Amino acid sequence: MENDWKKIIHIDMDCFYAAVEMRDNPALQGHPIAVGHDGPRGVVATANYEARRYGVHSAMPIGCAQRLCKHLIIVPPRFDVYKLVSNKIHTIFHKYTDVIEPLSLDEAYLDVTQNKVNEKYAVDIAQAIKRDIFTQTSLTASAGVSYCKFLAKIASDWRKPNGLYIIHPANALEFIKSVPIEKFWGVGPVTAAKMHSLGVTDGATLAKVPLHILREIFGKAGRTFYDFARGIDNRIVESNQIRKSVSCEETLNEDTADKSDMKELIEVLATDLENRIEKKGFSGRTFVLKVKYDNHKIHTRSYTFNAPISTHSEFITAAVMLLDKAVPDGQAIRLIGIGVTDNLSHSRYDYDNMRPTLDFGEY
Ligand code: DCP
Ligand code: MG
Repeated sequence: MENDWKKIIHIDMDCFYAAVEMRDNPALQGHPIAVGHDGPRGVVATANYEARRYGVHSAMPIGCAQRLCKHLIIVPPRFDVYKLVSNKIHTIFHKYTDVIEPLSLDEAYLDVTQNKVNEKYAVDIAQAIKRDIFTQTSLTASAGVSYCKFLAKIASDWRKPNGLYIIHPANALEFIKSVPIEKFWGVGPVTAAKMHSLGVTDGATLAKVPLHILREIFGKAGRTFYDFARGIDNRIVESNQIRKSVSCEETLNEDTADKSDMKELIEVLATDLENRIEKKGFSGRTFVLKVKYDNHKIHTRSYTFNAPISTHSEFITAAVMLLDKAVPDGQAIRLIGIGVTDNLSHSRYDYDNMRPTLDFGEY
């Protein structure tokens, strides 16, 4: 019998910016380093493993990192170089599949259920990608393989650095029991604290909480957590090459956290989008807003109207509504994109379609 388990790989480069800096300046190797802008307002973008041993981590103020680690070397970021490496790894991904969802410069989901090299085992593809990345960039990546996104992502983290870990559908439920709640997708410090107050510390304790309680406390996400505890995550790998869409984007002259600057750019983009849609005779109901933070992480938010949208004012209405959701106050961004798509059925969660089967695929 054919099974319908998807084969998903999550790839994540190891201490990405720091690894690139150590590669390009071997004198840094073996010393604790943090990548970030030095100065009173500087924060650590990432640290190498030597520095992490002192407790230095991403998003920590530089001053604080220096107090923890006296000999810490601060290296200014070189985003253009990181971008080049990112392009290289994406070219490698495309050798194997076009269904790629980037999460940031160094991280992506790949759906290899169908793949361009006719390889049966996702684990072999993951191994090949790791090998290609190392050969072409002299950098290591960690890979996770599973049948859904949240497990693939946990798996890539499980054996970091230079790791490869597979969570087979047959073992998933057993595995999930042992996963600390902090490692679940969508669980940040605030959610983790609420989970702890419910007595939830891992997958096993999460599975004991009834759905209505999770719903009451976490809203919509409650259902997601309920399903995760049961190994259910039906989110598709959303490749950024949505075919049926029209969009435009623009990098800001300077990174900005000022919402009025963002709205100004959106005004310009909306005019551009209106023209493009008219030229192509395109019809779609879903408006998409994409922003790239100053740390290069990409966030998208979408809103689906009841009827196709095509005018400047409709785009502005939707964009203004989504902007606060996509950009927390104070967050600086470097790029904005807007678009319209007709991917109506791309709801992120399609629970009813998830039919657990007893027939386990080969990984
Ligand atoms: N980054 C950043 N600010 C953050 C988090 C990350 O600027 N708060 C940047 C620097 C990282 C890169 O994004 O090198 C990738 O982020 P990861 O979370 O994947 O962290 P690393 O790749 O550095 O380390 P790991 O080996 O844990 O993946
Ligand atoms: Mg990484």
